[in-house]
Amino acid sequence: MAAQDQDRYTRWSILGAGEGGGRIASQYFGVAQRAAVGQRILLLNTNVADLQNVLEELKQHLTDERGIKRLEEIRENHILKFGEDRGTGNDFLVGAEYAAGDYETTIRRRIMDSGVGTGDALVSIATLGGGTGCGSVPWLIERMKHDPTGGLDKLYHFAIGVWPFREEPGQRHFNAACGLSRLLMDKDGKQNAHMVVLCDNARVSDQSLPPEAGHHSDYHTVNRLIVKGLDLMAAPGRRAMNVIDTTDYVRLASRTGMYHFTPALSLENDIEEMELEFALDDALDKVFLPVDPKSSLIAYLIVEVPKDYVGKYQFTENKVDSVFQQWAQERMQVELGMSSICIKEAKDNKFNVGLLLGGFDLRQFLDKEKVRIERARHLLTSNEEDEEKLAAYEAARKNLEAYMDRRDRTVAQLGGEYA
Ligand SMILES: Nc1nc2c(ncn2[C@@H]2O[C@H](COP(=O)(O)OP(=O)(O)OP(=O)(O)O)[C@@H](O)[C@H]2O)c(=O)[nH]1
Ligand SMILES: [Mg+2]
Repeated sequence: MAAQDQDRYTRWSILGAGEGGGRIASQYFGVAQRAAVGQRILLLNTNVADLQNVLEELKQHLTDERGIKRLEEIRENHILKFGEDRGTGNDFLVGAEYAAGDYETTIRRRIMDSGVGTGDALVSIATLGGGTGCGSVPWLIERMKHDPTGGLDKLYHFAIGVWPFREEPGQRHFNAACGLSRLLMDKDGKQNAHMVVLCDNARVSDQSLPPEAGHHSDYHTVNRLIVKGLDLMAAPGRRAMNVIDTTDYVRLASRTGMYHFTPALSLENDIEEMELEFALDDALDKVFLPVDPKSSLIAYLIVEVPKDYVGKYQFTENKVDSVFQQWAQERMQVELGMSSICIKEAKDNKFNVGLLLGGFDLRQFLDKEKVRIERARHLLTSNEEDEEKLAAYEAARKNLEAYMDRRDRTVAQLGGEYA
């Protein structure tokens, strides 16, 4: 396990591109700063107004002298407008083209100046239904993976992809399928991101969170949950018993050849009343993607407990691990798994459970999307622009097929229990 000793914790960095990706990432600028991330945050957008909105929101929190200075620093180093002013028109090819056009001149420098190039794992976030984030993030990951500047090629490149709501137009779902494929595979059909975490807007917004004063929008709830999932992923690299480090995430994934994941959370469980097994069952009902969680090949468990309870009751290292192993065997038949306990900041009597599930049946999910995606495809004509889009879709479809076939083969080797 790299990066683990008393004072050398895993450092995560956050890059958000486009409106949704930026809005999710901008939570890391917030008042409650995460030690795992610190100041390593960067927002990219083709739209100035979006970036301006983020700054306006922050302004409300950063009012004292230090805050004003911080705002200046954020403006200078942590946000960047790229591409042309006319926007992408919801076109991911344009999003990728703008990123390619500005990488050498401005984007790379901002990646370095913001510090996001200096961590251990860089998480790039995009909504997959749009053009800016969906197009630029896969392109940037592929480019950074091959860019030795400042050691960008040495980082783990993780991605968070957000799937559109069901009722959104077919074109957004079409974009999403192409974006997902590009996050998973580069232009040559090889592995792109080291790990792709998928979240479905509809599934996540179906879950409720304790209300927070002043915010009621759907997106806000979804974004908070996505960030909570990400926080839990990062937590076991920082402390605690049974460290799960970024290396573990990548290593177990590569053993199955599958590196798509989704979180499942069960939050605010009463310590005196809720048994860990039930919290795990509860999390399983709340998977962030409409897939069969029992088809997962990999599962990580992160249990977040207030400090005073760590090592007590059901929260000892051994107990958590044996409950998890047994539960995972009975409920999921996962092949690979790890568990970890970490400290919750709030000093109450509630515990949180985060599962990170990987290698589940993705075909089933994409099959349900197929009809509307194909419909959107048929709307494309044979003009030059659309031809490029059709070619991108064809490549995406082929690569996703190959990826899912690989899972079928892995499952067959394991005895076919997961099909
Ligand atoms: N979870 C979440 N989804 C969002 C948010 N904002 C937009 N979306 C979703 O993102 C998709 C649209 O993508 P945008 O983020 O607006 O697109 P973009 O990356 O700015 O790209 P453009 O098309 O160039 O504007 C839709 O599916 C929306 O439902 C957000 O704050 N949170
Ligand atoms: Mg936009």
